Amino acid sequence: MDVRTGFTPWPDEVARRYRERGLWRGRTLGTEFRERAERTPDRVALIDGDERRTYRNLDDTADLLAARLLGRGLGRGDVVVVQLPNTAEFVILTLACLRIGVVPVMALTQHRQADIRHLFDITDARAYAVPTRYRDFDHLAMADEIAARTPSLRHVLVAGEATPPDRFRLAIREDGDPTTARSSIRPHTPAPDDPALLLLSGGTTGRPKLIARTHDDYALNARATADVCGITENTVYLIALPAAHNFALACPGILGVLFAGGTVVMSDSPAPDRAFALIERHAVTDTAVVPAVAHRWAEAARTTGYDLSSLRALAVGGSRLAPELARRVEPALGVRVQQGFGMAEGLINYTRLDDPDTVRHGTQGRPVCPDDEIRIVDPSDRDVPDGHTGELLTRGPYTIRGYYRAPEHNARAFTADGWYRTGDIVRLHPSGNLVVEGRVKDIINRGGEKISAEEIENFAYGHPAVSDAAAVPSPDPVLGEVICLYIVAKPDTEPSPEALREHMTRAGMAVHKLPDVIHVITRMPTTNVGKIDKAALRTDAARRQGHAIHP
Ligand code: OOB
Repeated sequence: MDVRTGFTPWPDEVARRYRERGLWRGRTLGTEFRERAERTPDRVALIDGDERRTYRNLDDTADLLAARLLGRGLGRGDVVVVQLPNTAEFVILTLACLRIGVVPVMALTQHRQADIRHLFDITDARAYAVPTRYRDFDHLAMADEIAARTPSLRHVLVAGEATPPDRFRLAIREDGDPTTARSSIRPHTPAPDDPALLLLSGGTTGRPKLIARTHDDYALNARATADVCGITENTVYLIALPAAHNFALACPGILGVLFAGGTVVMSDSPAPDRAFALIERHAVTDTAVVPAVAHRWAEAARTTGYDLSSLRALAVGGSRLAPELARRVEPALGVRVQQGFGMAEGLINYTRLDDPDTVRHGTQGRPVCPDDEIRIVDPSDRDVPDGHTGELLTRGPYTIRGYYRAPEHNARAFTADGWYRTGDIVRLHPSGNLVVEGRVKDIINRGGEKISAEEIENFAYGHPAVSDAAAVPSPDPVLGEVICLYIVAKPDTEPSPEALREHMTRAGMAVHKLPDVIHVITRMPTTNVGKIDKAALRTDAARRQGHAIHP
């Protein structure tokens, strides 16, 4: 099935306007990178461990891999589920796919059978890229199990030294003649308005939805965020968050930095010891983290002896950054904090580096592109007066018009005239920046990873002893929120939290979606209309954690 089936394009006249205004440049992401590589072939593009590669080398390696993928029969419109840690292979494979119109689905290494199989079900992906093992988990074994029951999956692509010789190995050094590879792949260049990649949504009900981003729109996303973050050829950018996340991939992340000619440094963990060592060793100038990591770094910087003086700017986003923490992080790390409030669906807001402290510490910024449209509305979709809170709706040149192959969900998540309902409750600050005040969507934001409450509940209902289940966020000093699951057991059963967790693991639940806290209670609180009263459960979860309760 072609990847365009189930993709919602922008209306023709809107697309025409974005092209006329030069926002969509009609170049694929592969071409954007090629042009940059031709301009600065000898600069260092990518560092992973002791591996350093120049723009020329990265460009050649991506072409050689692209030719090898074509040789296996993969090409324009085919989908590959990519589940790789932050390594050079991730970058090389992504660039290779973008060159020949193979569409990567950006999965996280924490995903397990349930999510991965769901991704294959939606996309009919023909390939799956995995490490052999990662963090004590045998990814190759999981890939083989999935391959055995997924008829569309024909190619397991494996990264890492330990790849068995009979497997398709994603090699750091691809052999062959780059000129020959280049001419063999040229006829396979995709169209700039084709879907280039599929991101996973954080903010929806039920199973993760997929977000198709086109070459045109994602190139703008990367370029506009790189501009606002002051990324140049002299930037050395640390990828400390999962590379598959939009924030680390293109806000500005890997693509924004590569298109600007800077250097990308891969870190396989945001832990202070790892990240600080890389910052010192490579004189990193910029990076992006979630508030939980900013907090850990600020604490660790007091006692570790690393030289962090090269660090210039720290983008912080993904969940709410307390103003007090923003103020504390700056002197602790010797950086300027730039708050980022973005979403895989599109819209990215950033504070600007030269904004006054009140704005940089106390708001989540403003759109990065002048053609981003925003509205703040009440529950009847009427605009609220300036300064009042309401739900944020958005439309624009890099915001999707529909989730991928999800028509029923789209009818709720988008208005008839194409506005995306973000589910975020915001207010317009007098400075013209947005302040995120809460959300209407039923998700848990666990240290920046968004998890649908409904999805957790459905896993719980899979256990034979569960009669009622409700998942709510519970406040956590480090992660912001953790997952708290309330259970009512069926008569004469006594499921223990351990048994429930074990059941969910066996059912293939992603590692980061397993409940942090499980309470078995005798009766669910209900509202007047008989629905489970989640507000009461949230209050209870906070109380049990010993936190003050904010209504
Ligand atoms: C980023 O993207 P996603 O897709 O994982 O999550 C989007 C949602 C937003 O709708 C909002 O609910 C929340 O995450 N969020 C924030 C926030 N940034 C994101 N909530 C409060 N304050 C913030 N600064 O999380 C993402 C993508 C690109 C850049 C930055 C973050």
